[in-house]
Amino acid sequence: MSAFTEDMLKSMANVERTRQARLNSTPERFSAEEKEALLQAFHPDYSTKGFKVLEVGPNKGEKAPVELAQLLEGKSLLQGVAVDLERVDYDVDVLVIGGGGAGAAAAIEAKRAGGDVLLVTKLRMGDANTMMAEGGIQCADKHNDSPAIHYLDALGGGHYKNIPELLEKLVTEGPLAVDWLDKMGVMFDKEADGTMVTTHGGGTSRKRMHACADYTGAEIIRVLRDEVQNCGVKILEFAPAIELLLDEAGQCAGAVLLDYDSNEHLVVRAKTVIMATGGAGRLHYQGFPTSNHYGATADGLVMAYRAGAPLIYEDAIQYHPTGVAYPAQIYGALVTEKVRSLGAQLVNSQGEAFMHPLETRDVSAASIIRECTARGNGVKALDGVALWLDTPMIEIINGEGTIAKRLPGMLRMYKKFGIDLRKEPILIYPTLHYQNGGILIDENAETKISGLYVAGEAVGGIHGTNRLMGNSMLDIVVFGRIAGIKAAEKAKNVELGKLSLAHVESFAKEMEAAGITSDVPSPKLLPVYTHGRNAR
Ligand code: MEZ
Repeated sequence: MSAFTEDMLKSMANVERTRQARLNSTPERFSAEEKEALLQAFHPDYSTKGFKVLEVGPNKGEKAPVELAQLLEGKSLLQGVAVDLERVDYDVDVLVIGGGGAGAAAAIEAKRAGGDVLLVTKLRMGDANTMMAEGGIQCADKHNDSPAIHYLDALGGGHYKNIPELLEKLVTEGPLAVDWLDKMGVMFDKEADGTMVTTHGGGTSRKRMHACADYTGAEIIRVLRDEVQNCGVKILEFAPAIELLLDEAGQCAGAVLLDYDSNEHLVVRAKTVIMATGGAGRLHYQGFPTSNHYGATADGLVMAYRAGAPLIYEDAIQYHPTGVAYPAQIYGALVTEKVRSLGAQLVNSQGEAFMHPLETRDVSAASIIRECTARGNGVKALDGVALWLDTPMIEIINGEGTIAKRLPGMLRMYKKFGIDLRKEPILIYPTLHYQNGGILIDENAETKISGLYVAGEAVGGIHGTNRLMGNSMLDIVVFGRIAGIKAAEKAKNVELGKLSLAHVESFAKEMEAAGITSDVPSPKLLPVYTHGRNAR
């Protein structure tokens, strides 16, 4: 019995009927004008209803997704709570908040630079979006490529809004970052002679996607997590930071944690702090499903904002073009872009390849949404509509066995639900994947608050308003390492004053003066999927 419905099978017959002809023709890329029109009309970032103008804080007057704005202007978990800041539970040089790839890279380098380092994390060490990353990490290390070409690709993809100094660091330190991982033991896909296997991603002019099959992030975090543990970083799990601490001079001076085991508050004094809390996918902007880890609730943005650190491009969100639209059990999960890099086309219900498969992500997502809505060419799937990703093309183009070798995770995921993507196409629709914006940093990864550093998805500005595939795995390593080195260096010369939460009170007063009252607990820490009695 097929895992697909009768209607899906009818439409699938169109995909099969046109496959041979499509193998010999790839649709043209959109012109610049077509792309702009598509984005304006169909990309969720351009919808007015999903956003709210911020009324308080450093980015007052700018728009942010409604769900994020509610948290930025929410109620501190410490409002009205007395925390004894004289009773310090941990006193360290460098506090790293977040146990994903960026936090791990930062902690390793801070420790190697001689710092006494504490890494705290909301869930388990390594339980983060890095673990879920599939398709790869970009870096320009091939003879036909260069950091300058990588720079231009990312700049075009980012709509020329990338902060030049940050993008320059990303691409110039890219090859060193991949070499650092390789030498530490990450098992990248390689040819028999040791050359790295590389593929294209959306918007790349060279093949520079380095991968570990389709579980690149899991392999990277496997190695980084080991190294964090081996090099003597102290780790505290299930203890999310809920507010930053400043001192009287306004320097960042640590954080208050919530210990999930005891439900008590812990005070960490730290000469420098690295925020590596990741993204916001679990806020489900505009009702989208998400490819993100359970802990992606924008905590770092909320804490830094309340402490006075400006954000940038907080309204620029990435919807990955190919999220699972069917079956229900894996709804919203990521179908890596590598599936299209290996030749699978996007096909509508009539069997037509309606776009080039490797447009940049924002354009691809907008084009898929147009095909399903305005053009009515979607396939009914669960409560919505979806399009086909013609996966059997991969083996026809690259040879039998390619999927098992290059996409083993995808193959296994679908097999569990009775779908063999080597023989049948799969149904996809955009899923909330990444926050392009975040906390503003300089090229040393430091924010406007002295001693507060940021790395990973919590950073904004590196990717402009649209990140290219594989540049996130790269930025967690490049900026994680920079943050770790710089934070440890700075910690050597920091004298901290009295610990303070006065900024939390001032923010509450600013809200009151603006006439905003909120009962939304912030940061959110974990998403809530229950209804009724257990709902929080
Ligand atoms: O960088 C990413 O988001 C990525 C590599 C995702 C993917 O499609 O695999």
